[in-house]
Amino acid sequence: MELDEEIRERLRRARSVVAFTGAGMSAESGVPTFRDAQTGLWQRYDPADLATPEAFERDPGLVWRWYSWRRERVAAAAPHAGHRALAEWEQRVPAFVVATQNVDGLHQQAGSGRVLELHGNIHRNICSAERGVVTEPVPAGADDQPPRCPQCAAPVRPDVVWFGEALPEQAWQAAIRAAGEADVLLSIGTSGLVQPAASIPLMALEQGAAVIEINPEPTPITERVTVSFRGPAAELLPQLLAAVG
Ligand code: BV8
Repeated sequence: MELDEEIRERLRRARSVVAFTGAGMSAESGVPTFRDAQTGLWQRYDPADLATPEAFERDPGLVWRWYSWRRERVAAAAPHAGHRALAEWEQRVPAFVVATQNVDGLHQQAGSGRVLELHGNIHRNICSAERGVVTEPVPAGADDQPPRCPQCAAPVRPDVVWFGEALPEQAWQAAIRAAGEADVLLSIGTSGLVQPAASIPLMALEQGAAVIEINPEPTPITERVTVSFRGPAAELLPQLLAAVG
């Protein structure tokens, strides 16, 4: 990987690093991105239509089955060398945090300790009325309808942030603080289209951090970041970490 000497030095001296990740970070683990055409049964649905409270209200069974299908894909996925490189980087700097839009938990599986889940986690269920975490193992409902909350009998839903819903306040505020204090922010595998998460790299850029993008495609921030590497995360992140030494 060709790394400009000045950028290499900034990476070496960095004491506070943020890794901001999107669906492209999980692509090489076999989890389809949102931009990928949904495969099979889900070809005729747009994720932005299914990942909404209205869709769950209208047809809880359809949304529940979509998440069951995604949970199966995630269960079959394993972290890749890029996830492990971020977990290793965390051991080498005083302040390292992953702020992820992904709900698959692969960063934690790879050993990352500080992970801010801006859009929740597909492995957790909550009550759709009280929003409390439902820890009881939820049996698949009859004919694949969502199970009922053991406390109040409202339908159970995945603990993810749907379109039109607020991000978890604590994770969101922590991500804003981390972007504001970062020496370096890595923007990895995100199309930068979903707000407010997509503003995190720009917050870092505005306060003078070096922002490094890793994506096979250009994105809306490519022209503004310090350097943008065209390539896949599993290949480039280990190279970047090695280049930093
Ligand atoms: C909110 C969890 C208000 C669920 C997700 C009009 C204009 C601007 C904004 C809006 C608007 N209308 C509505 C909005 C707001 C809306 C929004 O941003 N809409 C967009 C579509 C325009 N945002 C919201 O609704 C948010 N909430 O605003 O609430 C509010 C405030 C206060 C109080 C009440 C309400 C909530 C948004 C969160 C939605 N939930 N996920 C689930 O997973 O089921 S979003 C979901 O999609 C992901 O989490 C992620 O954030 C997003 C997908 O984006 P990416 O991760 O970037 O993935 P994508 O597929 O797009 O791109 C993949 C990239 O990887 C590509 O660039 C590709 O090139 C690259 N890649 C591919 N392979 C690799 C790779 N990179 C590296 N290596 C590879 N191998």
